[in-house]
Amino acid sequence: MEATKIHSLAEFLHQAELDKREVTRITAENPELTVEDAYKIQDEIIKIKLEAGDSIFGPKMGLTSEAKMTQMNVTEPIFGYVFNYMKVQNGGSISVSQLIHPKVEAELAFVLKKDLEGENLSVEDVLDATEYIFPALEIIDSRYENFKFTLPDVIADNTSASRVVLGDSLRKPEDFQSDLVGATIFINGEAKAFGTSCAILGHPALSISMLAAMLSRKGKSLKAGEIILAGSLTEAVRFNAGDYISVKFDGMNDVSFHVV
Ligand code: OOG
Ligand code: MG
Repeated sequence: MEATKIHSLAEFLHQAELDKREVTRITAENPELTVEDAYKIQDEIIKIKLEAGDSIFGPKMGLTSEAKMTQMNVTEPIFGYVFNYMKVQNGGSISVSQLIHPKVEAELAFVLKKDLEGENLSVEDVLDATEYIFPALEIIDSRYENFKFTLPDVIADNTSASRVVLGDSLRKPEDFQSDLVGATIFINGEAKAFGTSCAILGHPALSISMLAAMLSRKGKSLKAGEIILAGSLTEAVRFNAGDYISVKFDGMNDVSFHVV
């Protein structure tokens, strides 16, 4: 795909986010769009945001659980980037007027203490390079009509990244079983979705390993100090103005926000 076309599709999706407006998925008019083209569009959106003065918080993995792949009818994990402007304080509020049709996901975040590079990192390699794991919520907000897309569409759209709420329970990987963390999403006190962290590729550390492998094919690697979202361990849940979202994670403090 030509560089000018990549740039114009990136502008189109970036503008949809700024306008809080849903748009037709880009593969409707560009059915030939490949996964490789889609990552180029994502790279271009990142460049546009950086040029506008935004900064990257960290990478995120997506579609790493069966629940998410089934819900979105997509079959491969993907990655994108969370920006600092997307951060919302734990217990704080999110205004639906700033978003299109947001959904919440329960996730675990990894903080690295060592660089990670390679195509075949084991669970042990990843845990050995991890300083802390903590609970987080991701708010995804696809820019596409009805939250419907193909794999290249969602990659190009920076994997629907929109907001993130970080929990405050920092756990050392050696102190707990990070593949056995149960999480339940409550909306106004009612349990709406639940799962266990082994739903993420059998072990959330394998999501980080897969990210390292995908980056390594692009000549990139993960660095000490990076914070990575490993992907949702349940399906994502839609919320509306007036809702109170609180997510319980086994052995960790709740992570919550109000919707206004
Ligand atoms: C794509 C993003 C999925 C996750 O954690 O699985 C994601 C989407 O479902 O819109 O962030
Ligand atoms: Mg996510």
